[in-house]
Amino acid sequence: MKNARLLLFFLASLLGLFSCEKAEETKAPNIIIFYVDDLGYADLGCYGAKGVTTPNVDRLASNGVRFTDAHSTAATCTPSRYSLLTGSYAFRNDASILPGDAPLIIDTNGETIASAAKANGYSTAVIGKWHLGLGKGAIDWNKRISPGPAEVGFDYSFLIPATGDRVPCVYLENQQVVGLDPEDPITVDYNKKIEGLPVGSENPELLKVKADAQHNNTIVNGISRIGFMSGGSSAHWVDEEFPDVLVQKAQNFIENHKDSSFFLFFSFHDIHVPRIPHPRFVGKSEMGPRGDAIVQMDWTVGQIISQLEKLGLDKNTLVIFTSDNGPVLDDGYMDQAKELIGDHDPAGSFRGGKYSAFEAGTRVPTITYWPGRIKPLKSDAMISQVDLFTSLGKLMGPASPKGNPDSEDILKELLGESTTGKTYMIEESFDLALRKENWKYIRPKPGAVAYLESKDMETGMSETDQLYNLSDDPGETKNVAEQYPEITAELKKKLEEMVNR
Ligand code: NG6
Ligand code: CA
Repeated sequence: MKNARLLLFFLASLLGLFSCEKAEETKAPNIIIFYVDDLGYADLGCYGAKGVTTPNVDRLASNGVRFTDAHSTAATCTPSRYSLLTGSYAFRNDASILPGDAPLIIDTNGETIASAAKANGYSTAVIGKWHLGLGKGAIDWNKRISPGPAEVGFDYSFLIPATGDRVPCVYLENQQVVGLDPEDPITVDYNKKIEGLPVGSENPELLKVKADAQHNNTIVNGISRIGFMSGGSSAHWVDEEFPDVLVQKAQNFIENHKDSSFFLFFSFHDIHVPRIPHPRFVGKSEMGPRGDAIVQMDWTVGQIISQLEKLGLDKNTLVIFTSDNGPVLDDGYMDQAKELIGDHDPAGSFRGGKYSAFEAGTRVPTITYWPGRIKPLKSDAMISQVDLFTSLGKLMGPASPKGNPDSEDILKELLGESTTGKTYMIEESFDLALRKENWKYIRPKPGAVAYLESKDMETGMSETDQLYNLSDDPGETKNVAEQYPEITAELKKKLEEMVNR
């Protein structure tokens, strides 16, 4: 009898143990997207960088999946971010690089990765660069600004509202300017000068770094920006403090939500211009500020990963590391990115870079990392950030997004369980291109972009059809459109079908 009772007790405690373990296992995984700005395909050690080392990101790559054919949806920031969050190609919404006072371009009645996460019980946050617009037009920066991240699924937001090189140069926490003195209200204007703060074109002696005419408006923290602002002195950010401020906000969020599932969209300012790393990173690469900003970015990743490890969350967290578009050297500030590049090739063997229709515009370093779940792998699967919406939705739980035909399920590829990848993928720049496996078709688009040409950047546009066979010509040097008229016609037709879907 006593034995039987003991046995029962033993069985019951085993059951208890199992159910407890089961509860642990079924807690939906945390998801962190590290979204670096303007990081090129070969700007990391694990992708062949020279002149800079990235030990923290390399560690993710050597223990996770390192993709060789992963893409942002566009060659610039706003459209890529739009697609990543909504699962919709940005040309459907005419999304292009936004000024810093533009209205929110995400439909507040639609779905985003964040709203899907919330529907599945996640806590959600965006920390860092936003650049998707805010409000409905004519923003009053002295009040809570709405709609914004909260209206598209983020419980918490801490933002650089547009870019580091655009006014207003203040942080927004939950859509309110941080540290604002009501006696010193903020005004922003993208068309005409506002009296108050000095302007780069008139006071170049105040500048830490010289800028071109497009980046020569209001000076904040010794850096001239795009656009004019006045007021808000107590709220002005200090560019050198970006990494510490953003890491602190991310670590607070993680600490506060360590017991629930969380989705963190960590959106770097690095390595976008102006590249003004914290003094402790200055000189830590051989390439001047652009390389030092890469070191700073790598440090940032290391800080957040080590916090996950300390809290024991790393084994239940999917980390996705990627970039919003390809590399650029001179993007408006004279920070010697070109002069100090040495034998580093930020685009690897690919042609073009940021803004360009050629591969380096959208082919970006991409790593997935999940200790215990993802095994080390180099994957040649073709994938796009537009697919994260559907794929992460599947991972997060039953309340998956309703779906968007642009966004395919590539969860198996993300987890390294398949290397099949997509068959077709649109690449956006000034116009559209279509990949079908290793064929790449670029739609004809006449016209030149003088500003980019003055800086020796290739748009990739041409007045005639372009077709490249990336299998034997990854550098897109031989246009074979005339040699393969059937393939050109097929891809052209398929692209039109996808556009008009
Ligand atoms: C461009 C800016 C460039 C950069 C870019 C946005 C000019 C001439 N150039 O318009 O410096 O800010 O916008 O970059 O204004 S992105 O990565 O956010 O797309
Ligand atoms: Ca960018």
